[in-house]
Amino acid sequence: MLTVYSNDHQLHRGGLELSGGELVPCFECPERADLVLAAVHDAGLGDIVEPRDFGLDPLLRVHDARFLQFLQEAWDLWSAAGRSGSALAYSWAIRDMQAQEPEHVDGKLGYFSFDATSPIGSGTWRAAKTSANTALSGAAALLDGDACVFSLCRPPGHHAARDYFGGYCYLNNVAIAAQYLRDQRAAKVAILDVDYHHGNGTQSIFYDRDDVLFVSIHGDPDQEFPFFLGRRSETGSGAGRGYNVNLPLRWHSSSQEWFAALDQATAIVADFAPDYLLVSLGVDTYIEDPISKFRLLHEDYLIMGAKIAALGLPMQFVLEGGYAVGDIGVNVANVLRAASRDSAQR
Ligand code: Q9C
Ligand code: ZN
Repeated sequence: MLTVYSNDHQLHRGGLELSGGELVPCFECPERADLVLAAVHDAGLGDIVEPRDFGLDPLLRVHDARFLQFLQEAWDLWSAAGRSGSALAYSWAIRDMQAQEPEHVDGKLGYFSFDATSPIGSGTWRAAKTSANTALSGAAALLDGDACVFSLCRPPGHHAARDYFGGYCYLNNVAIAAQYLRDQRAAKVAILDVDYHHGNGTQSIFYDRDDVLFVSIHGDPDQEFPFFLGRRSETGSGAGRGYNVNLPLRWHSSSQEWFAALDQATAIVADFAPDYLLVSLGVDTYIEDPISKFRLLHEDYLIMGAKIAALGLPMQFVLEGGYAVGDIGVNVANVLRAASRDSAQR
């Protein structure tokens, strides 16, 4: 198995997020990726390579040009406004208000985001761009014939939509990789999202399309972030009808309930018969995760990897969430160990 990783993720750090009415250090911290890297290395899962730079074109295939420009210039606008600390939005357009891009950086932050948990610092753009390149480099390895690839992305991506960021995500890494595969060669790509949170950004990007299937298992949006997307009734629109599948589960769902949903999800993926499978791999489903309410154990991640590999598809794992920092390495490595073992046997 090939792993793609860059130290650039460390440029995005030190931010605060709004949590329970207080500003607290971000759950999404650099140590997460450092520990996943160490675990992948220690597990001897194969080569670890640096991403290459794909430029802006593959990002523009998924994201809005004005949005990308704002991400690039946000820190400079923030500093020019005399601010220290990281840039955080505090006001958003809702219902009968006007969703228009304002002049001031505080307004722009609200216009291009959907929550107050995703700060922008001096290195955020560069880290996000390298994270997207990490996903793109993994996709390129699939095109070169690799059966199982891991893109160790940070910051994560699945909450970022065409023109807004949030949920610790700035660029939608998995969507950028899926679109790249489509543009190069693949007719059909499936995205299986096993992060604890609904991948609202990925759903939104592909909602009206039948060439990219999106299937997600996540905390019920009646109880859980991102609250305003992820319901079972969201099945796609237009040509995309039937190609968006949400499998929400209530807080405190057991491993058994989670795996029943995974079996449904893999059956739907198999039925779609994609050329490639991309997995939005969050391990915030872990029982000790500080912001999540599912109950998976270390050994469940081995079962997860084996069940996904049993699909027999060329697959790319793209790192998303997971905030039990001390356990994220073993959980991710367990998925990859089982998946790469089973995919190598074919
Ligand atoms: N008090 C990903 O897993 N809400 N993003 C946190 C904590 C935001 C999660 C609330 C959760 C975003 C990629
Ligand atoms: Zn998550």
